[in-house]
Amino acid sequence: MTATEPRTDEATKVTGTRLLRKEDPALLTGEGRYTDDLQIPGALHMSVVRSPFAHARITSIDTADALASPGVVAVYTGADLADLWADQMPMAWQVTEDMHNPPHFPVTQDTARYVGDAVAVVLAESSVAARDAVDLVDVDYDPLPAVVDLEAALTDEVVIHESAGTNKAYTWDLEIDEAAVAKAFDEAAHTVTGHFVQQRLLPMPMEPRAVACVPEPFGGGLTLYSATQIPHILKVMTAVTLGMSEADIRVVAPSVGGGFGSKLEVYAEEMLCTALAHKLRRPVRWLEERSENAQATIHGRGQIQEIDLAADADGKVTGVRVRLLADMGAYLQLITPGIPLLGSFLYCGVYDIPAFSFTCTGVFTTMTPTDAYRGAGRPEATYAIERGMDLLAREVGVDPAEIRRRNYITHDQFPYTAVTGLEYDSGNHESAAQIALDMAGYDDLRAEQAKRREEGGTRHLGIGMSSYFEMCGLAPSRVLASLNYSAGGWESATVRMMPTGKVQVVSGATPHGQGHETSWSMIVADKLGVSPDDVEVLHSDTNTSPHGMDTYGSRSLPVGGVAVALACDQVIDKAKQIAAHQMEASADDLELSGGVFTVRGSPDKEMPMAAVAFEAFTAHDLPDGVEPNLTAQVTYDPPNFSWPFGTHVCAVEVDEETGAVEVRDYVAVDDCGTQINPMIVEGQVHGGIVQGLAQALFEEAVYDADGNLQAGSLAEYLVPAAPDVPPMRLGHSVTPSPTNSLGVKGVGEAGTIGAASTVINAVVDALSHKGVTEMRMPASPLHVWEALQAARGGD
Ligand code: MCN
Repeated sequence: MTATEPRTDEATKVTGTRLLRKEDPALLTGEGRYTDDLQIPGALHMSVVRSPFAHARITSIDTADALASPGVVAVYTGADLADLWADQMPMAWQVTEDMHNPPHFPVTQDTARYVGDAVAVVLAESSVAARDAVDLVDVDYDPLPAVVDLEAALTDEVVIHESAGTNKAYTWDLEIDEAAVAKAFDEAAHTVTGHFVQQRLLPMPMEPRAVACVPEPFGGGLTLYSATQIPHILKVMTAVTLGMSEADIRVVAPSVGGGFGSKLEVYAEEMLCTALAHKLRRPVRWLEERSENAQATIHGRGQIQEIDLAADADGKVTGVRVRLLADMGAYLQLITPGIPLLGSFLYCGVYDIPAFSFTCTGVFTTMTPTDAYRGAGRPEATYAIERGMDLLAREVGVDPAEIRRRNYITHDQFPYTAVTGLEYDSGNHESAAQIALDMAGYDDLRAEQAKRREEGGTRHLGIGMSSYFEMCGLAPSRVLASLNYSAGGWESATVRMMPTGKVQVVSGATPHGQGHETSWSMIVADKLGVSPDDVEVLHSDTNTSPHGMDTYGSRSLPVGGVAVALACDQVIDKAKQIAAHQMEASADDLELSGGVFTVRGSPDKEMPMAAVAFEAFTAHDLPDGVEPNLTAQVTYDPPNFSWPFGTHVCAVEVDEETGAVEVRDYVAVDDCGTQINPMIVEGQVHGGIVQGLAQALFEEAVYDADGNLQAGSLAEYLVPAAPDVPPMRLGHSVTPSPTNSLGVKGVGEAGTIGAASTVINAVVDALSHKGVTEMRMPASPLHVWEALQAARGGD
């Protein structure tokens, strides 16, 4: 099909179909253009000297041997570079006025505060020469005590940042109605308390970070290539940190091999390559090693949670109280302090809960800084409330599915204003849960479990479920402002119908695996009646797409995709005026179907959009006041977050003798409103579930007491491989969002948000008859054994 052969009926609608991703042929045949694939003649290679100590004073740095090493061009310490910074490393979330954001520069000067903290950089003619010279930089350290335990950190026995004078970064309260919460607990028939540890996780994208900065041949401009999720934000932050004009900085994110939140960041290496390329007027590039990725790319999670639930005699929850300690790591990165806040609104889950209080203390430690990791605050919140609901079910003596049914916000309550003040746009939790329970064969599983328990044995069946809400879209700028987040929630899109009828879309979203080129093409195809193949999507380059808020928080479709649809609507409005003029009809009488305008009551008259585009291009005969070309630019700031939801159910087998956990079946029913491409949706859910399951069963960035990362390579950090991933069966329901014209909600984090609590609920359920009530993540054989020992009263 070509652009000049418009589609003519509804049967050819593209959205809602499983169109193969346009992006994939290139990526699958090795044609992806990743940052390190760029051929950059004359580039200097940067390598970073990193602290081997978690906490140490730097007493001297001798660079002479490194400088004398073959191919080395320069070696810089933190002091050498101090004049290059107009500001410290960017941090965009001042959660409280008195929050401490201690000095943080790309290379530290006097003190190293985590293993991996940059203490010097080497520039050389080759990456090998740079790497070799790193070992020749002689740094004298005076070791200081490490601080890896959050509670110990709060005693301030060892203070990590002298300027702050304390390891407490901030305390943030979501103050609603403390008296109502106190009353709920005073009058409760049942109360339960959960203590949970959200272990540190390594985001582990396939492509580690990579940066290259190239000075323009003329003038002072620079192009910064980076494997980033946020070229637009990075551009602004680079200008601020380096004291440069934004006009002199172009940021390009070439193909990006996944980010999972870890590339929603402004990193020291990006600032270093840019500042040094600017200073030396030579290209400077850097590629992260896998071990550096473990140390110097942000970590995820790292929270200690305490949640209390109060309920009446029937198990209807009347109040929730949450206390969090959040591990910031050694410094605040771009949105480190805000991550727990993103979750704070979801600790009441999908339930109709009238009283809630939340307090969070951010704590500095001598470990790698934490920040956004898929779900960012929301998997943690879902975990706490969903584990809490299972504890409550046991306390009240009803089935976990039943306790949830008694508490769900019901379909007729939407739009629902939560106790936090946020409005949930739409939902149907009972229905999603029922679909999931039916798909899983819940009643049969319970019957099998009862039978097997009667028979005895050491291999135990556990059934877990979890219902979730995801606050995604990130979203109305005004709401973000009220949370002191200093970026907007809008997204921009430009749609141009070219003279031949082909369409060019410029999007401010920045895909790094999510398939936006396909999704945006499908939206345009249905709106303008063209083939998705005739839609070109430009993105991830601040020159071609100057305005954008980038990709994170499952925001791209509900904000950026909706912006594309709105821009199409504007193109159609303009085309309608031109077509009406050409056909000597009233614009009010025109109808557009399958890319062709017809005139109501005059069946002989019609004009394809492509013909209108050509008229708009020649501009020979346009109506008065109508500008040439079919182009529209939209910046869309949505009226609300979007609220996807769902229920996941899984069945596990736990071997009491070996501690092995096997996931026998995993069912996920997710509702992300109208689906643009169900195949992409399923891919997103699959990937998300694997990451949640990885937290539940495999992954943990373990530190020793001296602040050394014990799981810093893929040999020790257990990323699940394909054989570790259980069968997943996906179902869905469709509850359109009433707040955008496409009815869409995001889905990029849904799987992760639902999965960890589902799996751990199942593992605890498997061993509940043995007295196990809690399971530390990951549910490794060791942790399973420890839980059984504790239940038996052992130590
Ligand atoms: N989609 C759809 N219909 C819906 C919802 C989504 O067809 N109702 C499609 C969208 O059109 C888009 C994709 O699903 O092609 C994801 O859209 P969305 O939910 O808006 O999420 P984003 O594009 O904003 O992606 C961000 C999200 C996040 S926050 C993380 S973390 C994450 C994720 O996406 N990291 C990923 N998915 C990832 N996938 C890959 N391959 N790599 C990562 O690093």
